[in-house]
Amino acid sequence: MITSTSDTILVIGACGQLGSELTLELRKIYGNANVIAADIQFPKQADLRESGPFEIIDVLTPQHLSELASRYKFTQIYHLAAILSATGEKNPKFAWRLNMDGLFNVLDFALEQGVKKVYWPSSIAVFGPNTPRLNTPQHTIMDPNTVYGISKQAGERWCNYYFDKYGLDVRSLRYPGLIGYKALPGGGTTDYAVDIFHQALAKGTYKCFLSAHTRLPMMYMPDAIKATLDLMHAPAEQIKERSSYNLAAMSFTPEEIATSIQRHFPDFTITYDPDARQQIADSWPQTIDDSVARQHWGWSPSYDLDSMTDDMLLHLRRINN
Ligand code: AKB
Repeated sequence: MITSTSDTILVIGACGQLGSELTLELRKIYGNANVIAADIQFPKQADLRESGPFEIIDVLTPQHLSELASRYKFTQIYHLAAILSATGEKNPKFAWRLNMDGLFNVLDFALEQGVKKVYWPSSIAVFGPNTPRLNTPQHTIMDPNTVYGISKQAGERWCNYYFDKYGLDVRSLRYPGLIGYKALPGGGTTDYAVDIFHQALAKGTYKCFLSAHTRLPMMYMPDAIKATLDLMHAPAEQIKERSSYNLAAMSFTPEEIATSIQRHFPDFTITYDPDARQQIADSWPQTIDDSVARQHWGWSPSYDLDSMTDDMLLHLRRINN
């Protein structure tokens, strides 16, 4: 891995599910002092708070970014702040404003400051009811019907635009549902796949807000971190998709993850009580074709459903004891 010790990295949305883990990994690579974590709130996680600089910013206020630029010379920005699919539907106008204006503020700031690389996450939510749901290709019909999905699709086009017109090196991945033990997700349709582990340990039972056979693409956090860093460390000429890359690891249903957990807890039970998130899940792909990412920059995941379940339960048991 080639990294520069002169890099100074800004992570916006550092307290979120992905940000809290990615920031710590970036600090291991680039040095604690060189990775500036930023969010609208102070981190609850002690290791995130204590391991390096932290700044309170609102990405909707460009002056907050300019003020940071008077103190740091950023070479890379990871812009992770967003409102996810389920929460977005509760306040669509605000979700659109945060997801789009936030992205514009960061892209314009990156251009003004001569930032070398920008990372911005997209999602499987860019796909919609008319997208082929099995083995969804990199290039296909995209008709998202959530405000989150619409903002991610538009964001992808803007990233492509800033690369084409202004030469900004923006890179992006279409994450599936992310599962990790360190932080909880906030307001997504795939959140059940994290919550189920916590409830399995706490109560031995889980009431799922999606139906038993709802198959969705998912990924364990170590794979998501690896994919993000591999993409960001790849030579620019290998990054030929300047919208966002399809990315896959596993796909499972609530019933299948429950069966995987039952290998450890035979008495664990799951019940189903689908809510409004079912409709969102039904509009998303079941499996993703990520062969373009594999070809362009060598993507390959390490975890499947059972190896993820084993690792999640191991770590959550340790944390709870
Ligand atoms: C969500 O469920 O909204 C997110 C996503 C798939 O982008 N986890």
